[in-house]
Amino acid sequence: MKPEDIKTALDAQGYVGPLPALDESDNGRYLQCLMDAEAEHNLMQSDYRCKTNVLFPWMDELTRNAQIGDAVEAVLGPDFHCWDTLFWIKYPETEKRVSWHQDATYWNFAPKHLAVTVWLCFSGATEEMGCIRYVNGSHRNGQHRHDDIRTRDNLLMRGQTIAHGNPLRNSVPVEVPPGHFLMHHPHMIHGSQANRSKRTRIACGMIFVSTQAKPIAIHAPESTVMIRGTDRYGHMLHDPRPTGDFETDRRAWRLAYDRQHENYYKMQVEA
Ligand SMILES: O=C(O)CCC(=O)C(=O)O
Repeated sequence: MKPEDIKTALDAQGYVGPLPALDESDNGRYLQCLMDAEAEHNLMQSDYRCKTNVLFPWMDELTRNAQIGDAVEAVLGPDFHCWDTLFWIKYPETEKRVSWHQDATYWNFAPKHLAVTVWLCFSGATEEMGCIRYVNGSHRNGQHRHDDIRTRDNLLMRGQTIAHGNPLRNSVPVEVPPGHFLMHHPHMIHGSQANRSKRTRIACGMIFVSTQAKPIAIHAPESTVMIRGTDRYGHMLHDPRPTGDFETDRRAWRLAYDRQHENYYKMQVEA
């Protein structure tokens, strides 16, 4: 897809994709890294779910994937950094789901349209596996009110939920082949349902933000890792890239994680 078509599609429908990022061999290699990390660190139940582009060299490498970078650049321009990465794993025949939400809700920077979410799927995601569902066109209506509804089965850490309207009825499931990604607008309403299949659904999210965006809450400074271009503004601290020495990287990751979550859990949002 040409860069101008990516931007046009994102503006028109609020998401774009699935687009190819990884061939079969690279997809298998990253999937193995992820499953090894899951076995060792229990990613989905621990802090290791977030910001691991500061911790694992293979996650840092993924945030620099050329296909993903070109698509992000088509939307944000040449100068952008990675603010967060997140794992999204749903085991077979489990109830884990993602409530209806807009990603922008607790992002500690503005303006929100200077950021974009990439959702890269290693396993492939079908409707039966609980693929993402988007509410078409919902990105045009700005920020909605969210209630924090934490339940055992909601994969969102604050449980932020759009509890009004009927998003499910207005949503479309978007199936993704292995090694492909989706990209969506910060105000796109989306969520996903339980994995009813016998296969594990394995994906990771990456949030990219233009160097022009500024932090808004001041509980702690925000930090990012530079991905492309130059930071001419200096609005965010820069985290180091992982070195491959786990203990050294873990210290840098812990600082980055704590800073971000200090803001994430305290932010209030006006809708
Ligand atoms: O993995 C999912 O089902 C939802 C992911 C999501 O909400 C996101 O990437 O913003």
